[in-house]
Amino acid sequence: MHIVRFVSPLTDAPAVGVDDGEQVVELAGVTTVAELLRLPVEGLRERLAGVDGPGHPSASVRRLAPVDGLMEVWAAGVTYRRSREARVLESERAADVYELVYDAERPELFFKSVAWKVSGDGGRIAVRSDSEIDVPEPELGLVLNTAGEIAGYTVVDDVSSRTIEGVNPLYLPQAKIYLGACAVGPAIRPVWEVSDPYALDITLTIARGGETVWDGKASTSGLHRRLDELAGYLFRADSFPDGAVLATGTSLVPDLPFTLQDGDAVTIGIAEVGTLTTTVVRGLEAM
Ligand code: DO4
Ligand code: MG
Repeated sequence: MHIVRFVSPLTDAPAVGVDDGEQVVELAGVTTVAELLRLPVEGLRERLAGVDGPGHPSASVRRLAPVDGLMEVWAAGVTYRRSREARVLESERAADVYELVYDAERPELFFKSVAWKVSGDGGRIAVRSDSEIDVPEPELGLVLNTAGEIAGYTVVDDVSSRTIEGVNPLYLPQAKIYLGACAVGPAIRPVWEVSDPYALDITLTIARGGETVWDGKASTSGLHRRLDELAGYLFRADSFPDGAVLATGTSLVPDLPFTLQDGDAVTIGIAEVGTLTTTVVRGLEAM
């Protein structure tokens, strides 16, 4: 079962429902994911067990990114050995920063996006026109309720400019926060349906003109942090009245000088969670 945000064929407005693979059934009276994230996990479970709205064939509904209202997307960094290694290589003079944070007690967490800027499945992601090397970062996303509990999981793409971050880590916000840099979806898998979030395969495929130009596979078993520890740091001194999504870092980084190009199709799969496909465009005007 997945929680989906979609365009209701009845009203043409965003709706929220439960998808069992065959049918999406609307949750009567619920119009935002944020409303569900104000419930404790047990309350969410009860609400989803009592789906009570109209149903639509799963294949016919247009899904939207499952992020709305005041929800924020945040991301953790350097949580896998591969991420540390790739950033040490691209940063030369600032390599220590990444080495130190990998082993530090406090994780690296950074703001990624407000809800309205997030792209969904079938949408666009962008590479900046002032960057030469750009990559998708496939990441397991924790969907956190207002109390900071993990309510579910989703797929996040933390699209990043390696050129800009590589010049100076202080440029990280410009490398990672811009229109088209964040995709989330296609849906949310409730926490109680994922038996072991530390054993999920993650795949990334990048296709150009119908041919695969890069693909790779990893597992959340390589995560160097605990999920509740990452969520705990995010909620330590901040408040999220509509909940949040926290991306948990990447372990799939193409070797330099691979870069995304205009028109590439990026597909990220996380076992038990979902598959998120987006198309790359270059520059703000194309978003
Ligand atoms: O330290 C920079 C960002 C790291 C990151 O986004 C990741 O490891 O996924
Ligand atoms: Mg990342």
